[in-house]
Amino acid sequence: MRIIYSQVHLNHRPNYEVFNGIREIHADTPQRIENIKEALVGKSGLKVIEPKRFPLSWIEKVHSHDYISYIARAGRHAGGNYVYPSVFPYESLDILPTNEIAKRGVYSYDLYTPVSASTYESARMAVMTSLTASSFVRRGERVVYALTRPPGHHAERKRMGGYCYFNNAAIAANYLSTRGRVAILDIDFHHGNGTQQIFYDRSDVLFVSIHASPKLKFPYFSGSEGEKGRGQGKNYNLNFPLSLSVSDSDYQRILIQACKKISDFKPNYLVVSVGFDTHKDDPVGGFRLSTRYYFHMAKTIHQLNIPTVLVQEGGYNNSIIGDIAVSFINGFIC
Ligand code: Q9C
Ligand code: ZN
Repeated sequence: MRIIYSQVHLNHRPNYEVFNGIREIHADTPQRIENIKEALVGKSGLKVIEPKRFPLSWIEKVHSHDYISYIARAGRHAGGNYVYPSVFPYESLDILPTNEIAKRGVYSYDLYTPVSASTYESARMAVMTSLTASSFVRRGERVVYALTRPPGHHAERKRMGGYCYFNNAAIAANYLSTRGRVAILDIDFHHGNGTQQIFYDRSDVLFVSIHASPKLKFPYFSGSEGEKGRGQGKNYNLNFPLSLSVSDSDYQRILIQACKKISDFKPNYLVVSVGFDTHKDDPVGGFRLSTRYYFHMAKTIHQLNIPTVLVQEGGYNNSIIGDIAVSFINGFIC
């Protein structure tokens, strides 16, 4: 299995997240992805490769131009080790004046998602990572793992939130949708509100999400069972909101239901938004899944027998995230 990874994400180091005036150390640390990569590198059957470059138009099909431009330009006010690459057009735009930066409320729905000097560059590379994985799957590989950071599934068309800027999984799914029907399975602890929003009106991309009920957990405003899609997209959006303290067997029951819906849709491709914040020892989540269970979770998904792009989302316990990833990936290679 190919694993797509770039070290550019190391430059994205959000300091704090803020809730109601209280600041906490930001949970999306560079160590998350470093630990996953370190745990997998050198294992037989796995090969770590760099992302390739794709046109920015793939991002613009999912996010609005002014939103992308805001992220590219706002971060330059912040400190940090920003590198100015020469080939992408957004860098040639002027730095935003202060009154434009102050329009953050237009482009963000929370205070968990700071834009700093290297955010745009890192978020863009995360998109290139999911697109590279998708291009290998499009050319016939069975499953490819995109080690994306920052994560993406909370990013809406025009708004960042929940540590997410560009929706890596949605951009991958939209890219694959030019070649066939695509199902997205979102197994992060949190509802993939951004992905849901982006595909809410479409019947060629099915979105299925298993997550903590929005009555209890972030993003709070999205992810209930009644959200089924709109217009052409009616019944192509499926949410499984769960209570907390979900066990391995509880989760497995729901996953089987979700997978049944996916196989009924007969997709040509599957994109999985993979979150490890469903683990019992995750500091942000609240489910009770064991490290061993991720192997069975992966096997269940693998048995769908659909060409699959795995896109990394959350997972915040750095001391076990590598073990979880190994358990999960083993379910695809055994
Ligand atoms: N300090 C993803 O998993 N709320 N985002 C955290 C605890 C924000 C999670 C509150 C959770 C966002 C991709
Ligand atoms: Zn999450």
